[in-house]
Amino acid sequence: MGKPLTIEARGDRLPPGQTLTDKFPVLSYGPTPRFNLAKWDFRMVGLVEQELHFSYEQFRALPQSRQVSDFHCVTTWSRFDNTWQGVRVLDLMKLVSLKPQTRNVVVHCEAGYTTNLPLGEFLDDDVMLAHRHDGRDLQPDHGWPLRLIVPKLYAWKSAKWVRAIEFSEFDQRGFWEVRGYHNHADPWREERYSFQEDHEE
Ligand SMILES: Nc1nc2c(c(=O)[nH]1)N[C@H]1C(S)=C(S)[C@@H](COP(=O)(O)O)O[C@H]1N2
Ligand SMILES: [Mo]
Repeated sequence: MGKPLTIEARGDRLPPGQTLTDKFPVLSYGPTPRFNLAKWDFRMVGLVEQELHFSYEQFRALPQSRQVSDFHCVTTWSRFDNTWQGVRVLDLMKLVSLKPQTRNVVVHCEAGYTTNLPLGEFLDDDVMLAHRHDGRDLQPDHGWPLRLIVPKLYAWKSAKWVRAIEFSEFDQRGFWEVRGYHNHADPWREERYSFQEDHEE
């Protein structure tokens, strides 16, 4: 770990209402799912010209990237300087052609967890499907073998145990987004709860 950050260094990296932690808490709804890596697959479906289907080996053969980013959970902890390794979404997207009406993305995980985001934010250059964190394979509780990382949004959008990406025209709220969490989830604007959406333009 690096030197402790000064108050000033924290100031412009810690979103409002958040507290910094050095730990890496596990935040999961329900137990860590079991799955068989030999049968594991990853799919890109919905409004694509041709749906894609990868085995674990095929997915691991894709070009690899590394990225360092901060992670903000809506329950108010933030963890700085996470090193993620995996496949950048922008690299993955070179393999599919989207139909022109595509506006939204739904991320599908083991055990039925889902989350949604606008296509534009999914295509941000820091969005990644990661299999390693801070130099080690992801622990099962943290999403092994594959999780999404969306650094600019609250961490419930960083879905663990991802199995498919669905492209759609219309927005479909995900697991937490139908249970009272904000549809968009920008930590800098404290977009925590869905009732806040009623007061937005
Ligand atoms: N599939 C799935 N992904 C998930 C969750 C979950 O319950 N299931 N929890 C989310 C929440 S609320 C947070 S804060 C982060 C936590 O990631 P971590 O457990 O690796 O710290 O995962 C997100 N991704
Ligand atoms: Mo969270």
